[in-house]
Amino acid sequence: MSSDRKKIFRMIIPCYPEFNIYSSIASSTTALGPIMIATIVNMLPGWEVEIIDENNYKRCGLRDTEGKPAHHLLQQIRAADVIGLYGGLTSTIPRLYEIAALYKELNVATIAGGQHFLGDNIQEALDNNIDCVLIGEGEETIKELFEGLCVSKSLENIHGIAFRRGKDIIVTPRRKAIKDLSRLPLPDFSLLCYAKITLYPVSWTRGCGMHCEFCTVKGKVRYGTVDYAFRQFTSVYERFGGKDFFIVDDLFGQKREMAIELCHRLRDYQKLLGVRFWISSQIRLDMADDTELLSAMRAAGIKLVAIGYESPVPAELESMNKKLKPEEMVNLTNSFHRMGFLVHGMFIFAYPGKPGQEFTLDARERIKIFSRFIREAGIDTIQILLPVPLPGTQMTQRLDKAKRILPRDVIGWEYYDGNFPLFIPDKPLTVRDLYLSHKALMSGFYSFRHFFALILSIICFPLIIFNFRRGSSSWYAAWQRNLWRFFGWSILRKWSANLKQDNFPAKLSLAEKKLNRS
Ligand code: B12
Ligand code: SF4
Repeated sequence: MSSDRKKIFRMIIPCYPEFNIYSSIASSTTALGPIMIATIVNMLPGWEVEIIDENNYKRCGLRDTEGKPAHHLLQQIRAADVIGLYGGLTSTIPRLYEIAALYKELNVATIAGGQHFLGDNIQEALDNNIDCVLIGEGEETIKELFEGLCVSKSLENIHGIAFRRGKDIIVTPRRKAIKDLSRLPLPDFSLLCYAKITLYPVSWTRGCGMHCEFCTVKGKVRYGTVDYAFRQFTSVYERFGGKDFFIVDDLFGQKREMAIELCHRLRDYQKLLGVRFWISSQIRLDMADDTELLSAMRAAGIKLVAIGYESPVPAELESMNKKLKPEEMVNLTNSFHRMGFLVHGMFIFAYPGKPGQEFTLDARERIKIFSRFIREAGIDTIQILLPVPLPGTQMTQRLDKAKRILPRDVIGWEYYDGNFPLFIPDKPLTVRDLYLSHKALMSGFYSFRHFFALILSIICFPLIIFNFRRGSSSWYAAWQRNLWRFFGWSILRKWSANLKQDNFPAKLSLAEKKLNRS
């Protein structure tokens, strides 16, 4: 091999542990964080970059006996010098360590980053074949790290990393957050190999000004310019013809004037080119009163809003520190519907109450309250998760202190995706109640009867000619709602079938016994 060969950096996004309710969306999109890191490395002289997203691994990708990407073969085709691993989702950490072990055996340097790597998890990573952990935002750190490697700069001088030196673990001072996000390059999706993207992630703000107890997203909100955001959409359309986008920012419209300006520019661009984008974004429910913002969003092609309702129970909302009032939630949802948005509602079932804010109903009553609320608000699609004690949240600290978290050597990180009970709930609930209630709520909403509703809407289609303007949009909304709910049913069915093979209930009993003994 000639010495002037470019070095190869392979960024890997580890796959979800099993098929779960997010697998379909993950197989049509990708994770933006690792794309950003790869984009930066690709701009450095002497480096060639490729990204493997194991959740979106299609076109002629080589597979191992389990059907996962065959990394040893990829390594034979193109030998990576360094691999980067995305640890943004805790549930994928066991797979991340598996991949790291595989590459370590082949003598490849391994680095990892993402929101999982905080506190004790940093040492855990260094004990699991990761040579260097990048903590927090990675764009500036990776640049310094790779440039430093070329000139043999001491790692101690690079802020925001952790590594081992002999028996010691060195954690360098934390790096300051990037203030102006427009200094970052546009994400380069062309670096993805074997993937087929139909839903492109876009981002122009980071951080969140709210302080929900269960959430890992913290810190002052930072922005890019409107132009930076705008160019993310247009570059995707102009390079790949992509028209479907998900704005991954936690709350759209935090800087209202800028959000409106972006929407106007998107509207004008689409008009000029005669194209229609399909955009979804996350927003707070209490933005519902801002008609000017909402109209601008609709004109820009934002069709679906994902809203964190979390719970219809006041005591639970208080414990979460979620500043919402259940009595206003139905009306606020109606405002979004009136403006023509599809509403995706995100809920957390059975949140553990803070002392003084306990909520002591049994599982059946709780299911009733949630179902009634979802029905009254007319939410189009839902996601009901169990509380996840994620690394770095106040809720995790609280449960940990009370010794309520189920031992991780029995219920490992792979279960940290919101579909499994992970701690002892408030009385009278039991861990089994959590497990069953979550399934009951989801399958009550996503049921087979939506197939019949779909057929009915096809039969009723001719009726809309009597009032085409109004009729076509409400027909289309109902059609789409039923389609998604039927699609949701088929996803849940596949998920439940996979669960049966896993023997989770036995693990749950063992974990409970172990916790009681400790
Ligand atoms: C889009 C999104 C999704 C999408 C796609 C997820 C994906 N990334 O593949 C979907 C809808 C599928 C999804 C699902 C879920 N999500 Co989600 N999601 C997000 C969201 C809103 C944006 C992610 C993003 O693009 N961020 C922007 C990028 C730029 O930031 P970043 O990923 O952190 O990357 C930076 C650094 O971490 C670092 N870095 C990251 N990777 C690497 C790798 C290397 C080598 C290096 C050097 C650096 C580095 O550098 C990057 C650039 O600065 C985040 C919230 C957030 N603000 O991040 C939640 C978030 C990632 N999700 C979360 C969770 C919990 C979930 C769910 C369990 C359900 C839920 N509660 O919504 C499921 C998980 C499914 C599963 N199987 O486990 C948590 C994860 C916490 C954790 N420790 O696991 C987050 C942080 C939200 C939260 N409430 O706390 N999610
Ligand atoms: S849940 Fe949403 S609103 Fe609350 S802190 Fe997290 S990102 Fe912000």
